[in-house]
Amino acid sequence: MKIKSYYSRTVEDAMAAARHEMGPDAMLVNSRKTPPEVRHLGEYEVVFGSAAAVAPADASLKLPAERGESIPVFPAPVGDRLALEVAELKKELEGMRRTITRTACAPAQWVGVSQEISDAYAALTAAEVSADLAREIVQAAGNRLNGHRLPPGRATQKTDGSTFQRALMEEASSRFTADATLGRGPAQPRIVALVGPPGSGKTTTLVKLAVSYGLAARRPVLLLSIDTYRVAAADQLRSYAAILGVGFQLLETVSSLAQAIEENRGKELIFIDTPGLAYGDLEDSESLAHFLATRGDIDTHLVLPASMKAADLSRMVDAFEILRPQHLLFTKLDETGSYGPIFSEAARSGKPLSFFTAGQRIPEDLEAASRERVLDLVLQEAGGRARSAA
Ligand SMILES: Nc1nc2c(ncn2[C@@H]2O[C@H](COP(=O)(O)OP(=O)(O)O)[C@@H](O)[C@H]2O)c(=O)[nH]1
Ligand SMILES: [Mg+2]
Repeated sequence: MKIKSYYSRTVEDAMAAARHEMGPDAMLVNSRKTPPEVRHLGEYEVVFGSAAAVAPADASLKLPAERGESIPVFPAPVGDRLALEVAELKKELEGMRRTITRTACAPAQWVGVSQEISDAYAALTAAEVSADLAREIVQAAGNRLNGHRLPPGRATQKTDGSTFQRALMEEASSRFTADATLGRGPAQPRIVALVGPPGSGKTTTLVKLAVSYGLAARRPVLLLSIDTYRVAAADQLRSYAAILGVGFQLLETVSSLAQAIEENRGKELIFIDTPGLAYGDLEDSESLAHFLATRGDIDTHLVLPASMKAADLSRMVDAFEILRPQHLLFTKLDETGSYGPIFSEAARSGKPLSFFTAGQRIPEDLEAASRERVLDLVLQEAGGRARSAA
């Protein structure tokens, strides 16, 4: 057994150096913050042991005993040891996760495929892109490269990682659309309705849109609400309208809504807030559904929280189809770290993504959805590299 000390600025750097030199089988023996007399060597000392013989290139890296010095024994502080063990465990878990994703989830015919393909699959599924979609995308990206490769027997064309990453981005990008527009066609006024489950962020988002695309652009705006389910709901929007100095009307029925639109044809932008419809209520919303489905001039955005699980998102989008939404608008991006479900749902439903919100500030926490932004969110690792290669 060989034992060596590694000194570095951080425990992780010292461990990386040890692993690099002693190989993956090296075992962590001890760690500690260095005492002042050897602090110049590095803030941390990590002692590694390995069964394999090691030929250190640098004598300064030898264990004190190997240099003929006595070995001072400093028990590592408990906190340091714990931190180190946790770091080790995390690393092992990450390795296991990648291996499991590659071997268990990846299709059988991929055994032996290139590392970049299985890494891309692992990255997409780690972002919670659905497994089927992730497989389809990396397979298509791989096929593109194979299509470019020369026939066997001829010198193989060099396809580096960046070529694959670019193909991956193009494949992912071709599977969904982003369209941050308000209103349908050139007709005036542009009329936008926000629908969705209770609490998804419809009213807040409506105000953000009214400020950013109405007030800030000096376009005459009107806010309408047919949210008569809860008394406080209409009051919330009424207060915003008063603060912003824009018109507001609360309407009881869809026929009075149609009339209000008629009477306000001079406005440029009309926003319609609707009651939150829970999954089970949707069948009772027949009159609203009929109204929205038959008005070719109303642009309906289905507002959903980005933190929703992929399966629930699909269920919700299917259930809300009765209102014929043209766009998907995702809120609360600040409340999740996995954006794959947004991407998968946009791809599955074929509905363009319109806007994102990522916080409660009005109107700051609103952004227009774009392909680049979605790819960034979903392929942070793979996508970032592809873009810098492009
Ligand atoms: N963290 C976060 N909270 C949000 C976001 N959008 C809306 N909310 C909050 O979600 C809650 C419900 O929003 P509201 O607009 O009333 O939802 P509605 O019932 O669909 O009209 C409120 O507390 C909002 O401030 C967002 O992007 N991020
Ligand atoms: Mg509301």
